[in-house]
Amino acid sequence: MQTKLSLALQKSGRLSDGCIALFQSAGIKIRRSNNQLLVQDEDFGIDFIFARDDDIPGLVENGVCDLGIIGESLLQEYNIDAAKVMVKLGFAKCRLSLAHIRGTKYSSIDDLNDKSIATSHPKILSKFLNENNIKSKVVTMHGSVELAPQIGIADVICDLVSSGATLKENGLMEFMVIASSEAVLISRHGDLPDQKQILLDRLLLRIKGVLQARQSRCIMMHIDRSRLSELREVLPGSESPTILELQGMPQKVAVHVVSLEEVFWDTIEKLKEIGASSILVLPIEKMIF
Ligand code: PRT
Ligand code: ZN
Repeated sequence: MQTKLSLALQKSGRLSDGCIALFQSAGIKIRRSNNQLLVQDEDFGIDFIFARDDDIPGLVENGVCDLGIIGESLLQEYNIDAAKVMVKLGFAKCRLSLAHIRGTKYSSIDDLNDKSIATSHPKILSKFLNENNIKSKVVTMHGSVELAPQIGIADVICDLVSSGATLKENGLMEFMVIASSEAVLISRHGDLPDQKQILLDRLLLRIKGVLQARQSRCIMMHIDRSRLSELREVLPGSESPTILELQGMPQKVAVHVVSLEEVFWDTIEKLKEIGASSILVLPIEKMIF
């Protein structure tokens, strides 16, 4: 019988699209019809189990699934020691923040003393308050946390924020980030059987290759040979660029560099300042070291 990994994914929600896209880029196509809860991939060897995100830490902790993908915020709230984080996945990024009604004044955490705070993340919040020796009342809500100050349930809220639009729409102002979160691949503690471990190592190699490629860029340009040393200062990762002669232009060269970081416009402007021309910045599809 084929050895397979079992991996729990969110059935539908903020993690779903990012998960499907990640596996697709890693060469694993998840062929799922609308409400299918188990998808068996025979090519790579993964059984995908679709569940509510809240159930995923338990499925992994209890050994029902070998792996799972959830938000770090949920793992911390569930119990950060329930599973180990294998790799951070770079999508579904958000922050857990404290926010107050616009117009009221909160400038330091001490202002939270004797106040009530509504949150859907009571464990993370209580830990933060204890560590900072703040005495506040924690009010647990399972949704619509942003409504709490308007209807008098709490003075302050502590909720996940990504764009900040929901806070704004509800007249709230973010004043402190207490945790940050992104999607993570988790596995249970302890060793996997050898054949599963081989599959997991292959999967991790592919995922890390995809993540590295997503943030890296291939940069090509023409530049004067005499200015190559300045190029190293402008471009990270350009210690050993590929340098090619340009026919009929002995003083100029074509340079190829792989940058492991995103290339911003100010870097392009600096390249122009040191005389680079014909600058191309290209995405990279796969990157394996
Ligand atoms: O149905 P199921 O239980 O599976 O899903 P869910 O509704 O519990 O979770 P879901 O899909 O909303 O979120 C899954 C994970 O995405 C969370 O555990 C977070 O780690 C992560 N994530 C990233 C977010 C957000 N961004 C986010 N913005 N989770 C929730 N929000 C909410 C937030 O609570 C607030 O109400 O979005 C609103 C704020 O968004 P902005 O963009 O207006 O700031
Ligand atoms: Zn949930």
